[in-house]
Amino acid sequence: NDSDAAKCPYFGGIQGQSAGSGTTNKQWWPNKLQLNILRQNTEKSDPMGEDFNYEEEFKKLDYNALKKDLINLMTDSQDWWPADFGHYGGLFIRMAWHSAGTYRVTDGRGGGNTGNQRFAPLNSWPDNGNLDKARLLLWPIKQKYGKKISWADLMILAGNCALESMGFKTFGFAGGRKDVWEPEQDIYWGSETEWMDYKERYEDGELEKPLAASHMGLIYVNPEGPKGEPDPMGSAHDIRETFGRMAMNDEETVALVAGGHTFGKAHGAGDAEKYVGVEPEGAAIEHQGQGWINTMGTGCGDDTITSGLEGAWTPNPTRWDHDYFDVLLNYDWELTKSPAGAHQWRPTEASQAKKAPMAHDPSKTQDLMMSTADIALKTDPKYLEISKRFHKDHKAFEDAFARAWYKLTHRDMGPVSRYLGPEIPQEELLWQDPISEETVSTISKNDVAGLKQKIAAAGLSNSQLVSAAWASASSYRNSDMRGGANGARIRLEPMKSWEVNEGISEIIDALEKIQKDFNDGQSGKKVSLADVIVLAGNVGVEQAAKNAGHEVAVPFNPGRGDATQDQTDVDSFAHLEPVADGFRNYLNENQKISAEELLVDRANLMTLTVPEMAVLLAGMRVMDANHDGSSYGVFTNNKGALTNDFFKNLLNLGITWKATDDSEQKFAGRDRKTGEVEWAGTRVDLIFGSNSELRAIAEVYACADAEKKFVKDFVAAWHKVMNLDRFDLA
Ligand code: HEB
Repeated sequence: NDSDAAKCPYFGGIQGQSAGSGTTNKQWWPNKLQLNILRQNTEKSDPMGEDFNYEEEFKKLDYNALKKDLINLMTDSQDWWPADFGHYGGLFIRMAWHSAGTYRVTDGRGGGNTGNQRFAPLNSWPDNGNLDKARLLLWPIKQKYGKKISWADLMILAGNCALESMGFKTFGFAGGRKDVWEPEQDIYWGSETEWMDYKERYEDGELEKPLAASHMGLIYVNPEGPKGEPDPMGSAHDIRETFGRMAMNDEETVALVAGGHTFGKAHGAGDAEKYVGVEPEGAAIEHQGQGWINTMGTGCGDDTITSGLEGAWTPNPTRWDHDYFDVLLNYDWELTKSPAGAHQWRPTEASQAKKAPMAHDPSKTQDLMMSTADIALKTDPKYLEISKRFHKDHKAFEDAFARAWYKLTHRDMGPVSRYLGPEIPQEELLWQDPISEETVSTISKNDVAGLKQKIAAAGLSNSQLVSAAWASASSYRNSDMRGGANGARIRLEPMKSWEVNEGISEIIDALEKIQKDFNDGQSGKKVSLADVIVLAGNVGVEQAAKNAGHEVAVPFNPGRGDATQDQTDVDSFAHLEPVADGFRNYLNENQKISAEELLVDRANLMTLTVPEMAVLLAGMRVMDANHDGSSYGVFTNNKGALTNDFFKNLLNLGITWKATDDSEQKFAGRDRKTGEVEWAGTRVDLIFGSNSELRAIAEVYACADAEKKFVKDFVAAWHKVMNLDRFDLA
């Protein structure tokens, strides 16, 4: 039985003794540190090959022809999944929205920039019901344009075309989302083992971080109300929380929900338990990727069962108009149940409400409906105020919806320099973390040499030089491509006040002096502080290598700019603050997650491989770059020299380790013979000797012949970190 196999993750029976099967290490040792998230989406799973360059391919795209095809598709109803009201617009808006709506500010993961709706678990989330049909409807177009348009871009663009074909003017569109070829393993979607469960994420009464959805398998909130109870105020609370974690304020939230529900309908013709089959990932092989096969009546059209709610929000669900607020605010609503048994709301008799046509029989009509989440927009006082304002002021509503939709669908794409295509809006938006072009360095190679001398002569230690550069560059997170050295936001709020950056400001001040002196000079050229900070790190690394007897040149790519405080959304940047930075042996107290897991999490956000993570941490330790200047993990008698001492001393069999605190965060390493304490280390230090896979890497670098390799690999990894946000470098 398919569904049993689908439900139980450890259902091994049908797999027999095939390669890769059997009880896994993760099952034997569930607490073992998982390094798999650093080994995802390698070239081995990517069919496009090493030479594939999506930007170049996108530029060859006949963008207007593609848009025309998408707009035609909207009204090209197919018998196997006929369009409601003859128009697929609602379905495609919902697909695009659900693609983008998984984004969360907390860790920047999720969102529409990878095309991950094609894969489990998202392709099978209850909330994504029947979106398999939407992607299948898109397939002939994807097939026609091939590698010139990614699935990720296509899904968002289809949403835009749906809006435009129904008369809404969008704010713009940018391409540039690259597809992944396997589901991301680093995105934590929750620990519940049943769909639509919510228990574990509300253990402390507050929605667990980093999650942004109120139930397992939902994009945001339960439409029927929290925990399925039709409680509009409770729903408002959940909406505020989940949309907030999607980076949306109250006004953006109201605009999005009202704008979206101006179109399309909800589907709940009958009891899902009785009629609807398993989700795509668990479906039988002959269904070819389709799930939720519906055995009621025709299985589609007016017999469709998706959310279980039934009906349209507005009388004209395929046209952009201002009816949503008319309907919501002018009618009174009473609780009822859909044919599928879901809580929903209908206009009272006394409201003498308009009706919507049946989606597949225009000669018949159907009651309008609102979900509990819609009713929240008139129950919650703050939402109501915004709803009333938008109801009166159509222009304000249209502008707010257009902007919020653009933000929703482009939020996780990183800086505008990554945007592609002819429809990129000119306006600079704060959430794009802008950096003005005028601040970008114009220095030459010779200037770089001069600046390096100035930095070396500034009286800063190696430890200070590398700490400042690391603090600046390591703020990057690849999940939404924010942060990083570019912009020099390390000198601005909130970054300069982060606990992890204690002591960095003084170093930055000294570097800023060097920058000012240069720019005040007669050369007519300028250097950004962002470039000076990175260059300072290079100087530190080169000096440290020299102290260890190695002459190396760390590559340097000038071209960064400096953002201003006005260009920096303080609240939004607050989400980038690390609770731990194992590379600087920093751990904010009271973390539920182990320090080593947080190290791997950060390494993943910086796109590091396992060896890169190892070599960087070991190098930072011997360069004495701990956040508080402590000696945890500084396993060397030659501080400030870029040696492989960290690994050598960690693997030294003459040392035994023992925890020095009850929570086993800190350890003392004693000489076996004398019992003298030789070293102090934390979990993120000792994990490189304890975890068998990390130990294997540590051994490579601890070998007698590995000193040179260690320095070389460190420099390469360092260079990578410094340039994580340099999308301008090909
Ligand atoms: Fe929505 C639909 C809920 C938001 C757009 N939605 C829908 C439904 C539901 C819901 C239940 C039905 C489905 C079926 O098919 O059955 N939403 C909801 C909620 C929320 C929302 C709860 C939060 C509050 N939406 C939203 C947004 C948007 C949207 C934001 C955009 C912007 N939706 C939409 C659309 C639709 C829907 C368009 C229709 C679809 C069709 O037609 O198919």
